[in-house]
Amino acid sequence: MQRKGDACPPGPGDCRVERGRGRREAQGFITLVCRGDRSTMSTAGKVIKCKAAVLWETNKPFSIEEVEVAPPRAHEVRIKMVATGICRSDDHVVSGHIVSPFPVILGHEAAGIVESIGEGVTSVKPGDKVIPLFIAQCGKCRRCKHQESNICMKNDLPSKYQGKLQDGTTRFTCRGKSIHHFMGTSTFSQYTVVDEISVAKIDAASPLEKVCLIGCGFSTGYGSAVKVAKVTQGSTCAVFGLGGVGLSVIIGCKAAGAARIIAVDINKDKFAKAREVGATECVNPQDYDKPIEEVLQEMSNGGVDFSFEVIGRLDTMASALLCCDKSFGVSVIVGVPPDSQILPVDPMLLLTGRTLKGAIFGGFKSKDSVPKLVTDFMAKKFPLDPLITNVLPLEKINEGFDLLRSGKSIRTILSF
Ligand code: PAD
Ligand code: ZN
Ligand code: ZN
Repeated sequence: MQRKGDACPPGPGDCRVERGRGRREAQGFITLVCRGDRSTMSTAGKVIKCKAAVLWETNKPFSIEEVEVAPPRAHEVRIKMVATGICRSDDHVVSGHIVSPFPVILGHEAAGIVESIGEGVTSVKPGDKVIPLFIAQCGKCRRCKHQESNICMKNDLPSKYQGKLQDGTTRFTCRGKSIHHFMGTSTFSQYTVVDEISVAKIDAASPLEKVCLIGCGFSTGYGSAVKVAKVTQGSTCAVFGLGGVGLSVIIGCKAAGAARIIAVDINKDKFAKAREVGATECVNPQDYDKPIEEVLQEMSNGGVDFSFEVIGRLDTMASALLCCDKSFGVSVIVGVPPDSQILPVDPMLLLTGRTLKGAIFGGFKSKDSVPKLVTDFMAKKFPLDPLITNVLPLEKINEGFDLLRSGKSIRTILSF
């Protein structure tokens, strides 16, 4: 029983609050009917059994399994997932390009509703709409306190992925085995548990099936242009790679007032969408018999102002660096490089004044910025619809990854 007016806590089924006609109801009580699982009135404090896509090893399909999700401990939040995008970084773990411990529940670009909270949690409450943050923000460490940094010291990032929550344990079990988390988020599951420093409350009116992209792809690309490169009015930009992240870089370059935005991809099917979001020219390196950096230098009278590598390859990182002006050019690495590989750089390329930099999550401090980005989306300051090409149920996750690998999708949203 709940008091009249209480919010229906999200349950494993499709819960709703109904008015009854008995004496208690007449006193202001209402009856909570849980449609999916009528036995469960509230799931808080209990283990939830639900479906998740588990990856048991590299280069294998995801397996839809029943998993047990333990209740949140102190300073943790359990979230009922509503929508999650498929990002190339998830696929990098499948292929071994990013090394992370197995078995694992991937997914890091999502939106959902808080189901329950652990002791001491103050920034969210059950029923709040939230976005999990794959870059945490504790707000207290040296880097959180630094104005420019967004890499909180509590992050679980490459070179030392632990696949655990802050207390060093996991909340997922499947077939009696403990399942690893991924970057503190693990959104390919009907329910997930995250640390409070890895979740942001967002506008209650926001459409979760769209703003989930603010959890990674959109913010990463957009921030790389407006915050990391600091693209200037009237400038010329080159964007290598036209996936969900690259297109978001273009949206950012356009918002910053770039005069020319040259989109580069070997898949010409991506060009129409790139133009739709703001590219002024599109080039396919395979159409030329000279290196793409020379083509871009010629197109820009000696070198572009800003270049972005949004693929995750060493050769295109080198081309992006070389195509920007040798004196004032700024080149930003956004794509995640293959594990343990080195990019040799002739220091002369930098001695003349070029800047080479990189950023995760567009340089945004996550917990501070995500709610603001959602507000900006609601105020129509940027679009997300062009990035969403497919919507599938979680059960069809493997189909979603095939669409990404074959270059046929931008973002597939998995719905729950
Ligand atoms: P995606 O696979 O949707 O897009 C990559 C694009 O690159 C595709 O359109 C390809 O056709 C194109 N491409 C591939 N090879 C070449 C080539 N040799 N020359 C030109 N174009 C090529 O990926 P995405 O947009 O989801 O992610 C892009 C990268 O960004 C990927 O490496 C991902 O791991 C990384 C990423 N980084 C962050 C971050 O915080 N830095 C966040 C999210 C994603
Ligand atoms: Zn991502
Ligand atoms: Zn911190």
